[in-house]
Amino acid sequence: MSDVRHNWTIEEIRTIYHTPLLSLVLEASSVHNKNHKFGEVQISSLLSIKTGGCSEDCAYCPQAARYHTGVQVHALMKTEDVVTAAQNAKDGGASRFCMGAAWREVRDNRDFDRVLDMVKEVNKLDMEVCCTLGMLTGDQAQKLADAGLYAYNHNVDTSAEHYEQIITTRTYDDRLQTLSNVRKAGISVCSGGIIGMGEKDDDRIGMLMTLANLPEHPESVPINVLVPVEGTPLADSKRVPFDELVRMIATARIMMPHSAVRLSAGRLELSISEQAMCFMAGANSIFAGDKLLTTPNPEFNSDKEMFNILGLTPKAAFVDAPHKKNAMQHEPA
Ligand code: SAM
Ligand code: DTB
Ligand code: SF4
Repeated sequence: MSDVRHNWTIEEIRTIYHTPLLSLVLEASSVHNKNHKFGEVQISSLLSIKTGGCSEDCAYCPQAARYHTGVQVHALMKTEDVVTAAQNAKDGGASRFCMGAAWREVRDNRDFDRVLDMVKEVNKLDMEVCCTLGMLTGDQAQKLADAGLYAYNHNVDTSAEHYEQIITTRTYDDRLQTLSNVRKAGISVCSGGIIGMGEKDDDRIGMLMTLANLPEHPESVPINVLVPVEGTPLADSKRVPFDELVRMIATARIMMPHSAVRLSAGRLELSISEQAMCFMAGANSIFAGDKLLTTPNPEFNSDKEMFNILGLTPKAAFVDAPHKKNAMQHEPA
C-alpha cells in the first residue's frame, strides 16, 4: 500500500496528534528518515514586493488596511530591486525565493505583468521561484506557470470551522478553488496555516485533514506560529507552547510523508534546542533572513550558527523536480 493517503479520518488524526510527545516525535522522525535526507533543510527567502493597504480582514495580518499596525504601505517594487534581493538571498544559501503581495487577489493589470517579469528574471538565477499574491483564477495561474513559476503559496490558515472567526472577506472554498487552479496549472502547491489564533486542537487537526485529503498533498506545508502584531484583533493572543508546535509538525510529517514541512513564522521566539526538536519531528524547511514579510525573523548569523551546531545542510534547488531546473532558459525569448 502506498504511504500517501488522502482518506484520513478525524479520529485517526486525533490519535496521532495526542500521542505522548516523544513517541510522536520518534514516529515522525522515522517517517522523515525514510522519505527525506535527514538533516537537510531548505532555506527559503521571503520578500514583500507590495506591502500593506490590503482590503481583507484577516485577523492576524499586519498588512490589512483596516487595522492600525504601523506597517508602511509600499507600491509594487521594481523588478531590478527584486532581482538584487533574490541574488543576495541566493548568496546567503537560499534555494527558494518567495515574493509576497498584500493583495486580496490578482487582477489582470500592469502590476500583474510586472510580477510575471519578476518571475522570469528570478527564474534565471536558478532558484525555485514562489509567489503568494492572494486568490488566482485558472488563467492567471497558467500565466504564472508560463512565466516559470515553480510554487504558489496560498494557506488555508485554519480549519473550515474556525475560519469564520478569522476572516470574513473571502471563504474557505475560495481558498480551495485557488489551490485547485494552481494545481491544474502544474505549479507546485504550498499551503499550510497558523497556530495560536484561539483555535482548538480539533481545528488544528481539521486543518491538517483538509490539506492531506486534497487530491494531491501540497508539496510544501508551512506551519506558522502566530506573530501577534499590535493593532490586529489577535494582538493579545497567548503564545503557543512549543510542544504544541512540535505536535503539529510531527502530525503533518506523518500524514504527508513526502511534503516539505516548513517551520515558518514564529521562529524568533524559539531556542535552537526547540527548533532542533521541530527538525527531529520532520520540519525540513525554514524562512531565513532578518525579516519575514513585515515582522522580524532570526538574523542570518544566528541561523548559520544553528545550522553549524545541529549539522544541518541546506537543500539545493529543484531536488524534487529536476525537470523544472532552468526550464525557462531553454525556451525562445
Ligand atoms: N495576501 C496574500 C494572501 O493572503 O494569500 C499573500 C500574503 S499573506 C501575508 C501570506 C500568509 O502569511 C497568510 O496566509 C498567513 O498564513 C501568513 N501570516 C500573515 N500574517 C501572519 C502573522 N502575523 N503570523 C503568522 N503568519 C502570518
Ligand atoms: C507562510 O505561510 N508564511 C510566510 C509565507 N507563507 C508568505 C509569511 C509569514 C508572514 C508573517 C507576518 C509578516 O511578516 O508580515
Ligand atoms: Fe491581505 Fe493576505 Fe494580509 Fe489577508 S493575509 S490581510 S489577504 S495581505
